[in-house]
Amino acid sequence: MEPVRYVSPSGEVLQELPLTRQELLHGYRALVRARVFDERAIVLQRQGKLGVYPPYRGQEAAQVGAVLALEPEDWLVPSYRESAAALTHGLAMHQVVLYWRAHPAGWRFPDDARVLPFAIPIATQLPHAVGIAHAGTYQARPWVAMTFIGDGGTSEGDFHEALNFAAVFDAPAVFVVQNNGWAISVPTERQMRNARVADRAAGYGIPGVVVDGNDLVAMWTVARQAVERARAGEGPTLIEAVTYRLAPHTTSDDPSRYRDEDEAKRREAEEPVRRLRALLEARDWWDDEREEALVGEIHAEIAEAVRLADEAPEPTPESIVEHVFADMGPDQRAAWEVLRAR
Ligand SMILES: Cc1ncc(C[n+]2csc(CCOP(=O)(O)OP(=O)(O)O)c2C)c(N)n1
Repeated sequence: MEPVRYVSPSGEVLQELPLTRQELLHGYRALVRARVFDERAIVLQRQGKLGVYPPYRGQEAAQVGAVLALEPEDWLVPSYRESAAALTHGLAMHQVVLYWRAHPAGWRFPDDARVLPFAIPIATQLPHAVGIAHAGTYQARPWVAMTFIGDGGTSEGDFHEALNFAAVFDAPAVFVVQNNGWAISVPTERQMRNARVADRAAGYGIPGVVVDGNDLVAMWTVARQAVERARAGEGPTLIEAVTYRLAPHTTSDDPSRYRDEDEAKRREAEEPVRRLRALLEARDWWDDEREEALVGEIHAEIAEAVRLADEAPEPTPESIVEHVFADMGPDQRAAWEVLRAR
């Protein structure tokens, strides 16, 4: 299976583009917003303004491209790597800041964006997404649930259960696997025998597509087809976005302990933001002036998001148990009372 690709790493168009100029510019702006946020988040973490943060440098197109195929009524069910996906699906930026600050106000995402909180336990988000997708069918509500997982996460039992259930019930779910080459220090070839994660789709009787995950056009196009298929009641699709994690696993990780960092430097040549910019510039649709203005706007948006996050009230000790159940049971209440008395 060759990855679907429309744009080469150096920005050449390889086949007729299925996106309009407006869509390409919209996609590029979303990519740059994702990139600048990620860079800034690492700085904030180093300043002690965020807790542990999982960066996604190199994976922006895999997330942004896929999510651009969603409608506002569709659900995004992300894992920890998907801050870019959440921002693109309309989650307020200060909410993302609060989440990575581990502030209780960041634990429950507001209802105006259909984004679940980032799942840290690997693969647990997949059954959640299938449940949401199936609930939509059950209630005759036409939403699609898109969920993300890493290559390593596909070795978990939840991956199997979610895909099998979704396949059997034609749940309107889209599974996006970001195959970024690594599961912390475990390379993909130590994770599975399959050449492609997408090959696993055959085991569930659903379509599997391999995409160049650093090509925004390819990601958006393939995701759009999967979303349309799901919305038409034809069932789920497994998309394997082949990408590369240029960043450390998290801000607590040192990748030089397990991988040749020259590899990461070499893989910079394939990264998605420069690739799309080259395409736009070749058509005179983008230039340094526009780039500077856009980056300035994004920095202002981030500063405002941090300001809003700073305004959230200081968490109380008991807030740590407040979000466990909607109605506190006796154990939860007892813990809450002990913490409240401190
Ligand atoms: C159930 C569970 N087991 C182990 C971990 C610890 N852990 C965090 S990230 C990770 C590797 C995940 O790799 P992958 O699925 O490829 O995603 P990536 O981090 O590359 O985006 C592991 C084992 C966890 N969070 N949850």
